[in-house]
Amino acid sequence: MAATSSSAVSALGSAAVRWTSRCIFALADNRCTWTFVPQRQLSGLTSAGVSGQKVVSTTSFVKRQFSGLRGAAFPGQKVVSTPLFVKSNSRTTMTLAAGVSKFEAVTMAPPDPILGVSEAFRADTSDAKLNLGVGAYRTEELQPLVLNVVKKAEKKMLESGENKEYLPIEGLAAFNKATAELLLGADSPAIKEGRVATVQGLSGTGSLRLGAAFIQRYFPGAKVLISSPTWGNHKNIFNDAGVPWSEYRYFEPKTVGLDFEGMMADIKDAPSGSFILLHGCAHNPTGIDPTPEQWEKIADLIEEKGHMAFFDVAYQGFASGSLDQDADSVRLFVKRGLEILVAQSYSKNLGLYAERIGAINAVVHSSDVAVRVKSQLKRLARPMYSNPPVHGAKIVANVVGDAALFDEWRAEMEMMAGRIKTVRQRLYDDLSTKDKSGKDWSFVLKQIGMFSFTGLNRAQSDNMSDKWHVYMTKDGRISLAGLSLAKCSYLADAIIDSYYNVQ
Ligand code: KET
Repeated sequence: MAATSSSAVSALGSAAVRWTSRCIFALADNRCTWTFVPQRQLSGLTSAGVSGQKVVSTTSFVKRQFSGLRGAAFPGQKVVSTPLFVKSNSRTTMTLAAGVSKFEAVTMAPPDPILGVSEAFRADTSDAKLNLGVGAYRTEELQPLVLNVVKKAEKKMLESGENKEYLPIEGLAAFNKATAELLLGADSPAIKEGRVATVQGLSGTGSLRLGAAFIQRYFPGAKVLISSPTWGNHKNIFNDAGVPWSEYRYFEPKTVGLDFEGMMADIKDAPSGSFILLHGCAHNPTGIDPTPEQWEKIADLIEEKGHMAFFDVAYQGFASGSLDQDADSVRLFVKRGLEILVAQSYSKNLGLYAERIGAINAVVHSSDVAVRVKSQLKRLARPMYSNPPVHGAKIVANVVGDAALFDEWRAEMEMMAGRIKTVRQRLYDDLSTKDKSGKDWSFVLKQIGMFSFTGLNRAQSDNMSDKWHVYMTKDGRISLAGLSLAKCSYLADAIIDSYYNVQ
């Protein structure tokens, strides 16, 4: 039983609950949970309730009301546990149960919008099932791929008998050098002048999180502007780091293109000194990037407003197939002498998803500042996870540091990017041939990177999984990296059915 009204509470008898409209009461199994949600104007106040004539705190008010419910919740039963009392944000939850866990008040978290899709996929027993949720590369046989260069680098590492000592807090020096060079170019003046602070991170996510912690500590109150829409985890990262954020317009559904005017207007309106989170290339989920001319204008505006760009580079090499070209946006800012933050990931371009290898870079005005920034990034990392894992770092350092392996990597990356382009084309062809209505599906071809942003709404996405066993994120994104040529026709049928037959 769960209710938000006074009836559920009064059904329990005489328990005097003053603000029943703001109380959520639930009684199930051996558990009685009572959540108090203060009115907006009351939240944050210590004196939140009036019991009798006395002003009491929220805590004691809730406790007092709750003890009135005890007897009614478990009539005739001896209640053995002491009430659990949990405060979270403005909510106060009390749980009372007969002989159960002290964690009883912990509620069920919702599934992750991206990784939760893989869980649902695994639970589906249909032979037709297709996982287009997570952005992870699969072969034409829909199997995960370990790149040849990775196998070669690992063989080298095994042969040289490397040890498992702790890395320094900032990570493997050879990796940090390689990753900064890959991002900014080996001949980058910023690197030569020692103006780049690089710290190895726990892949893109961990690097973004470290960057967010740095903003929280050194730019308290500064806001981060995030594109709308964006990768599903960005908001969580800044929320958990306690960094305020808001959104800037990015996607224009009518044109299935970039809302450049909206984007510029929102960046302009942000308080000076904001951080503008930009996808370095292959924007996730839309697959739409600004043109080189638009990037220039974005840099102009960020400079003019005294903002700072925070790049998320998770797909270097995956947008165009060229590592250099995909770093153009970042390099443009550096060439102009702008200070930036950049999080990098090797999950996609080297297929090192589970190795958790990436980096946070700060490109700053002087080597002196770079040294200090790096020292503080290390200081933030130490209590979080102490120091990063070594295996992926050594793979990257070996691949980037060896001319032959580096060339082979580029070829393998082109192969992956090429396969995605081929399925993109086939999906477009199938959609255009099967759909007789004349709808223009060419947006599928215009989008770049791993994904296609289909425009399917939540109900239509549900139809894709429920009826067709095609798993995708509920924002309408499909990962073409998880699609084979053989499955394109089936996918086109599923999309057309969902698009026209579900509202
Ligand atoms: N940034 C972006 C834009 C991104 O899409 C991802 C991963 C990451 C960072 C972080 O990846 P990491 O493995 O931490 O380096 N995106 C895919 C996987 C995920 O959601 O974790 C995805 O969108 O499917």
